[in-house]
Amino acid sequence: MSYFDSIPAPVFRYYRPDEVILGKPMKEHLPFAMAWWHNLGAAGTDMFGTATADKSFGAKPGTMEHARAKVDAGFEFMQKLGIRYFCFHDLDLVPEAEDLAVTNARLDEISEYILAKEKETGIRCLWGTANLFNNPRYMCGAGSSNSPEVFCFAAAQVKKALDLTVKFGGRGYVFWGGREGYETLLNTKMGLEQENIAKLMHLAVDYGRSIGFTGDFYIEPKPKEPMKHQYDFDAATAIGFLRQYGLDKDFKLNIEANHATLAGHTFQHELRVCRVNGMLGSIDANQGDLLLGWDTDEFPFDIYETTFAMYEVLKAGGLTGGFNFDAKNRRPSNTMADMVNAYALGMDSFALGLKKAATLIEDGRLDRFLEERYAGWTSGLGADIRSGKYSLSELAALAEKQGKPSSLPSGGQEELQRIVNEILFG
Ligand code: XUL
Ligand code: CO
Repeated sequence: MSYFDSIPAPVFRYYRPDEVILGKPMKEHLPFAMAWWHNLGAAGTDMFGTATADKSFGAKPGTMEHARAKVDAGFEFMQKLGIRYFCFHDLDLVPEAEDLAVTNARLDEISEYILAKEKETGIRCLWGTANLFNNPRYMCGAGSSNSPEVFCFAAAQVKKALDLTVKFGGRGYVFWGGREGYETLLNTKMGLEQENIAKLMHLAVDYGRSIGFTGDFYIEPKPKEPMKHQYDFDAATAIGFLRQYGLDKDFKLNIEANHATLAGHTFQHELRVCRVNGMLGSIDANQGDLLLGWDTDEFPFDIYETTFAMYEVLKAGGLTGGFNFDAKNRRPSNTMADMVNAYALGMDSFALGLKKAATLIEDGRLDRFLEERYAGWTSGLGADIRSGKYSLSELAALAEKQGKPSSLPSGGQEELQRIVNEILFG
């Protein structure tokens, strides 16, 4: 059965998989992935209304028949768009049963079906994860739960999700700590909770390596929603956490654009923090709405954002992961054609961002400006300070001798912004 046959193939305006940009085909710069949960699951429900789209794919939701129909529809969709990867939570794939063993048997069954599709199409898993936030047992966290039994259940889900990720040839494994946080410190042992999250991650690393998982683990930072305070607030916080608990060799970060803005940062800021710390792993490619205070998970459309994001990615030498469209159609965009259009928008936005970022780099004016701005640090006093030649007292003595700094060169922001506009719009 075909689901998308009647829908015209997307017409890409910028995404040309084989076009070479800075020595590499676009498709290698941009390993795009479909998010199983949104694309095959989200049907437009919100706090005030029920589904507007039909994601039954001809089967009864909550059945294994539906799980298989989603696989069929998902692989057909990815082939139609030319997407080579997918991302999943364990519970995106099958309905959860009362009994863990039954859920796991269902996962075993569906994973054989997915594996066969992978072999047939060449499509692979970008990353897997466990849904440790939906079920009521996680109302007070998973790794950070006050209950060891809940921790134990979370461990079981992580183990199974890792098994599946390895089976699907996944490049990475994600921890998004949706419920790893708190509402009030009155009932929270913050130190213990953080140690326990790290414990769960260490257990995952040990197990993953023991079954041959060679990819990266990722933390996906988010400051809030659903919890008021999430422990993995932003990139800097997550990197500090990983270093504190000795996880930084096995982990990198999965940066989501909308999470960045919820944390009061730009997407580029979060990517830059990762880049300068050697921790840039993967990207959840979406965009938020600055007028709304929650995670709207929109398809990327803003070319300034995708250009600055691709600038960071190019400067970092690429991703170990890829670009997962953790995004959903707007509620009134409720047709199958809208699904295709949304991915075409996202892929084109990143393709155009890639081209513009490459032009910014090739143009060289931004780089030259930076080099000149910081030139004082490459020789003379600057180089001596950096190499540790002076103590604080020696510098104080030197300052008295040299007097006021000789000049205050301009930061040049507006001129740099003019250059960006010139490259974006000609
Ligand atoms: C939630 C979110 C998740 C993660 C995976 O905001 O981004 O979908 O990407 O659990
Ligand atoms: Co995400």
